[in-house]
Amino acid sequence: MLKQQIMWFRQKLSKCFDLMPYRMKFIYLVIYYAIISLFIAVPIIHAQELGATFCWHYKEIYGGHDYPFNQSIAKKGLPDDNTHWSANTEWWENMVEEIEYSGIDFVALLSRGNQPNAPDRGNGNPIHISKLINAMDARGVNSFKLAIFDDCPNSWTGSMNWDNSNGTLYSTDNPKFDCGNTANYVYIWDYNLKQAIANIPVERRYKINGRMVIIFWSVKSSWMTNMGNGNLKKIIEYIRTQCIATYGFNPYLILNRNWFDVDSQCNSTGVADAVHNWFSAAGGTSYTNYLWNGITTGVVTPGFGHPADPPFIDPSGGQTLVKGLEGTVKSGASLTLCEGFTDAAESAAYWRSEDATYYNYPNQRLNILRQYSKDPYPNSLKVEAETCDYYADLTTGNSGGAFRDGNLDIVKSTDLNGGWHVTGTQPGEYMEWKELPLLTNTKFLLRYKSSDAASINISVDGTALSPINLHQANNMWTTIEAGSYTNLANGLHSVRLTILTGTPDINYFTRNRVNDTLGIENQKNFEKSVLIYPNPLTTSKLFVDLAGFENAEHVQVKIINIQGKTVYQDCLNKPTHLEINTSEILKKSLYFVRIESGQTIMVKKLIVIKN
Ligand SMILES: [Ca+2]
Ligand SMILES: [Ca+2]
Repeated sequence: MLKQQIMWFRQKLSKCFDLMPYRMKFIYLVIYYAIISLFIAVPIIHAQELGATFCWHYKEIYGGHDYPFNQSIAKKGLPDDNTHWSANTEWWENMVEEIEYSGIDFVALLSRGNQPNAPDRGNGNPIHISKLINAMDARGVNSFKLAIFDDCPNSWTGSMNWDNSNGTLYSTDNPKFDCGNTANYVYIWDYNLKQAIANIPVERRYKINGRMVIIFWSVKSSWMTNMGNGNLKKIIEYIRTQCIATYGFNPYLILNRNWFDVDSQCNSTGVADAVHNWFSAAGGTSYTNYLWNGITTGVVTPGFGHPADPPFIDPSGGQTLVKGLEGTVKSGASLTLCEGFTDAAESAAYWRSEDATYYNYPNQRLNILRQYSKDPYPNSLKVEAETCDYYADLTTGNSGGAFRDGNLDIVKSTDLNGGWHVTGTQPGEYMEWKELPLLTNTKFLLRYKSSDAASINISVDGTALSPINLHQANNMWTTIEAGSYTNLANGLHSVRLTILTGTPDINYFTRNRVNDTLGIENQKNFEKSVLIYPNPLTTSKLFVDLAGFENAEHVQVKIINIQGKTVYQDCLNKPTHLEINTSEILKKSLYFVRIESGQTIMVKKLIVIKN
């Protein structure tokens, strides 16, 4: 396209060029080259995207225990067989919910390698990425994608020394990583990036212009030697070559600006796709916005360390994060990377925390991220009961023992898509959320089950909506409408869910957009859901109920066995209900029912116990 445009200009101009006087020729040449340089200099602009680094250090899986601030609320009551960090799946399940709730576009996985001669250090081994994928599949999440963050020097020098000492000595500076020695590149590619990519399915990869994104951290003479004379450039070229040869794609590589300080050859065309400039806790800089080759990349930290462990950047009750996102997302960055979704070790985490020293309420950081995402007021937002900012609970202690400390009673849920739910409720108890994004026309839907007749109401900023009766419905999980709220404009509000009568279990509510002009039929489209039954399947006929696909063409339904093989598929037009005769297709086993439509992918587990 670019070539054609240049050719067109060249032909048009050359026709009359010969006939011009000298001065006019000069002016035309200036204009000609100005136009050509515009085409060359302007990069492909993509929409502002927001992501965060994401690590799975075992201390983070345990909630950030040995650091006094910014600990996760979800650190309690995991089943006995699920308590060791490496076996834990519930932590990942909760992280998927938190990331989805924040509305960001991607997380950049801090992969630090899997060394053949040393045990798993629990600081970011790529073999655990599959737990994240499984949790995304189980929850049916497709709202965010996965990039890779190469955390050099941990992933280079640290990995090499851990491997060479057979797992007895971990050092990021002794001996240093020789960047000129190609034998060392196995730590960068074979044992780390190659394995991380392999663990991320193609459709879950975060891409810019169709290319998966890998972001690199810092290079310094205290961690690496022999960085100059094109050696860092050689490393990048090696990664590209290997990635193309192994996976058939050219990765989108974002380098730290300090790579250019030590190897000027990183400036060569085709080495870096974009450049970030990190932040400086020591310099008191909480964000940077760096323009390189026409592309602006932002980096933000919401705070850093604490006064007794300097350098310290004060989170200032969330205002440091707001300032950082204003200076990046709102100041022309086409991609902004936030440090660090799980970074409790440096007090920079975004996860829900009851830290009342530096923040105002548990969901605050997630809410701020959503306000700077591409969709601050999504059509549908799922709000889990157990994640509330405040609650009133009339019994001492958490009788369910799951999810978080305190008096709110929480158990692992048997409802579709897993998660947790609030149980043991009684009249007068409530759960409350601060600064929830409500639309001009909001409808609440409630997910509950109850063994007796019960009722609740939802209130907004202290004003109660009508009470809602919760029918007993054989103690089955049920979704019902739980009230509507209208206002002149979208805005942030306090929402409280109060138990009026009975003892219902509450899983979650969704707050959905109501568009009056579309009418009631189209309102269904805003919440997509898939129900498969009976499950476990005991007969030959499987029923699939679909909601929210009424206007979708080409909805693909697949049943996939545990080997990943598709055993059934169909493509449907605007489906609402499907009956599948499975007698010739399914046998006693576990399957996955996968529904795909445009950007939506929903996966349900199906257990078959018929003979
Ligand atoms: Ca209680
Ligand atoms: Ca829940």
